[in-house]
Amino acid sequence: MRKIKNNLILHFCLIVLVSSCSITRNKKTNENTSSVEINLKNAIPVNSKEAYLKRMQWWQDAKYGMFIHWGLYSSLGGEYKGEMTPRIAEWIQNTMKIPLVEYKRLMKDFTAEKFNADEWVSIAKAAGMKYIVLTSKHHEGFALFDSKVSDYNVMNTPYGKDVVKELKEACAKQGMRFGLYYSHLMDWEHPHAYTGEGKMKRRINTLDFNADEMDRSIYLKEKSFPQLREILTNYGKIDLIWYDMGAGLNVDEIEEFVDITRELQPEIIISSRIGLLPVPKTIDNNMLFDYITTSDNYFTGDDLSMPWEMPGTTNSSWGYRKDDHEWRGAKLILSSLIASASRNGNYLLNVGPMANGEIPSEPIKNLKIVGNWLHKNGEAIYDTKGSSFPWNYNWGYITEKPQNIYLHILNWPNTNTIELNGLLTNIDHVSLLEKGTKLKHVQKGRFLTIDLTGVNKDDLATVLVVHYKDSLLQIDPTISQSLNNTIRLDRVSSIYNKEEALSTWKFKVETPGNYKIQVISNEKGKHENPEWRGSQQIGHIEVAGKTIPLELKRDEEKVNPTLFFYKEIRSNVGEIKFPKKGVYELKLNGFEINAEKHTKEFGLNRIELIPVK
Ligand code: FHN
Repeated sequence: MRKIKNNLILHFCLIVLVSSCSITRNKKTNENTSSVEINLKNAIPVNSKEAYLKRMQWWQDAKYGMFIHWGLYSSLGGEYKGEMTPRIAEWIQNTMKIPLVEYKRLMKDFTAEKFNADEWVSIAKAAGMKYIVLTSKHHEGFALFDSKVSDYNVMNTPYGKDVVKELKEACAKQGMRFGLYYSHLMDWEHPHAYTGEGKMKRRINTLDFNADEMDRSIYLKEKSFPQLREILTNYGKIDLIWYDMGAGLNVDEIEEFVDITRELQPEIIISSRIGLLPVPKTIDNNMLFDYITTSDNYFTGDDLSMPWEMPGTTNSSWGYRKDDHEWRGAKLILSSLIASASRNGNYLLNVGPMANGEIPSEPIKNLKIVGNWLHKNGEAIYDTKGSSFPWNYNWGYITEKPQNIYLHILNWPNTNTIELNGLLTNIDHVSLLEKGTKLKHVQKGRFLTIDLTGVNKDDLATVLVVHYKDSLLQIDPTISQSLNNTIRLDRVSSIYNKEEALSTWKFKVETPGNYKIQVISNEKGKHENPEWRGSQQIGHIEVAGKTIPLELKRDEEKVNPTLFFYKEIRSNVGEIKFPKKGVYELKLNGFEINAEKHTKEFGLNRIELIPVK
């Protein structure tokens, strides 16, 4: 795991529960705890910490990958018997209750006559992506590879060739890292596959199989483990294994998956959705996964305690869906990539090819636009580390390399100036990344102000490089007013006490006066049906000797700049007077601010204190 160089900054310690991925913070106790305790002692040794850091390096430098969901569902495109499925397209068998015998007939439609592995890899390359992850078997149970374990595979379709082999070879030719998704627990074709344990034991496919007669060990022994051996043996080096929806596996079962994986591919990287596990307290040789997969299309904006990746869609489904033309535009894709990189995360962006092997043209177009941007500005994304600044800025996000701070301007400021608040290190110069043009700037106290006059704005993102010569980047960790006097209290810079549902910020006020208080939060929940938890919260703010009861309203909403499906909601909550200069404290009481997607808590983004004119 990378270390933030600046030791002036509080290094947040996060409690992260992965898979269904509930992420909460507890800086008060500064301990990693979890409601699911497992004995990590019995886990499979993964060499040493050094080996871990080494095998993670390419992935952490890569930042951006292509996810590909392709299977029998692709031929339906979300439609069954003239009706569109209300849910994600690759779940159609389950959602529309298609009997297995009938579903299996879709094999005859898997023609893939336009599939060209080299072309797919070229599309990913042109998009600036550095790795590809293909669904070798999704929940439907159909394998895209030549499996001796089950006939339910691509060799028995009109296409009749091993897709995993072809894509792996094309990746090797073009220098693209290659990973495989494998649905290890969920399988709607096998009579003994089920999720959960005890009371939670649940067969997903109750249509074709008797709900009471199931023994997962049979499924694991007959299909999942042997197929895993096939994909990890028959195609040379596999760089990454993307397990999914492993919640319900017990530790012994998870360990067996890890055991097989590491035995056959010692340098492979394993995703956290292998099972519901706590994040390891230290990076060492007892880990059962290598990085955290956040919820689909959602990340909290926090810097997690381990490397992480957000999987995202280009429209609303993973598998091809013919009626969904609401494609995520280039600016949104790039904003998500930049915001993830800025907090040490990767972005794995999906495309869903049709059964004929063609990837829809619209996402390719958008990916290409981002690829062109990366071609010019990739220095500020690849091989970088996240921001050392413990807050965010209204103009955009930060990434870093030694001696360079990259400022990604996503919102062009009306004032034509960019301000970097909190920087103490003396800087050498500021330039435009693309052209190298030096820019006028003033550094005074904790403020670096950069003049953008005459700079040609890039509508996607303009990148500035702040160059410094010192070996250490020094930052003043006290939150303070920006030059326009606004005070930004970000979720990432709060001290949060979960038990008391209390978030606290300390900040410096230089300009006394009256300030409006606004709470900015994100919608959460299922992307088909996002919810806003603001109106369900009852609490109050304490600041400058005043208690302000909070009843949040949806006063303003806008497209969230980094989360496609989830709006950003602004609520006016009142005014406060800061009578004199000094350090103040703001307490947000009664709000559980876990911003994870599937929890009932509030998705706090930030509080803004805006001077009343
Ligand atoms: O159920 C799957 C879904 O179909 C898709 O594969 C995503 C990708 O992250 N994973 C599961 C849901 O989280």
